[in-house]
Amino acid sequence: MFWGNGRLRAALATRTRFVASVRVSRPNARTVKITVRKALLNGRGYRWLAATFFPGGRGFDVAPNRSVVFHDLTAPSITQLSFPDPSTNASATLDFPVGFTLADPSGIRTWQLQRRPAGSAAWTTVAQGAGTGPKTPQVTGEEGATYEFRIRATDRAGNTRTSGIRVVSVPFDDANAVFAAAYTGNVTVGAGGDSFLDSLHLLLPADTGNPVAGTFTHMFEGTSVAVIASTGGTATVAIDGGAPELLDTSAAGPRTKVFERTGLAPGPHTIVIVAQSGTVSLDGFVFR
Ligand SMILES: [Ca+2]
Ligand SMILES: [Ca+2]
Repeated sequence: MFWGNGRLRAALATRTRFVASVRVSRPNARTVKITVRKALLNGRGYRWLAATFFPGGRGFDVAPNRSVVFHDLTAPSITQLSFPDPSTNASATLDFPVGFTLADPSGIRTWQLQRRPAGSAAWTTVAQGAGTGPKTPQVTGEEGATYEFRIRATDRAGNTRTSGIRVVSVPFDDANAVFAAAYTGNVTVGAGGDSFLDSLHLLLPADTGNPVAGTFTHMFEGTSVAVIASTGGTATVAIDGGAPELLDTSAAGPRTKVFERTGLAPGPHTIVIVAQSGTVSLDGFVFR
């Protein structure tokens, strides 16, 4: 530090060369405040040493020390852990947890979990808080909705990071009104078994009581379809009148994605499921 034109100034230098002369103020009698523009520092890896010499001694302040807010020039890190897709992978209700971890040496001043319906523009904050570490907020979805999620986190120095996007679909329940005309033949309604919204539609093969095998027929819009079911028998699945594929649900647990077809041309499609053996316990459907 030195006096220049009647003002206290500080010389900013690397080990080998002078960089700039910077302003010094005196907030109080015990403190000098040296103001350095961020542009003069290397945000990824600067180191500095403030050296003070005075009659009878000397002092040093060595940086970086990113836990000190003043030295923190880097945005928080965000690790996205659990974004269950479909939501029924983690929950039997419309509430489901998402999981992520936040880290920053200076601390997290605020974070927001944001969501928007896929394809829309505006984000809505659905959970928020402060502090580093693991976060598992519960969110509530609507049947049949597909959401995009992201996280924004700001550290105590004001650096903000926005995470990438994760997609979560909430299935339509098998008992949703959109399927009012979908079930024909030998079909009964069940519940329990840790099923989504405590409802199952059971497709049964033809028997003496009903000469038509249990059948699910539904037209949907989109490019993909997934079937959620629990443990049971076998059925055939056909998309748009194509060759029926065998659907074996014997190894399924509760709320298991037992069938998925992606890459369909955008537009209307038809899925037909016909019981073959045992009881096929349909729990929900994802269209997107
Ligand atoms: Ca930081
Ligand atoms: Ca269900």
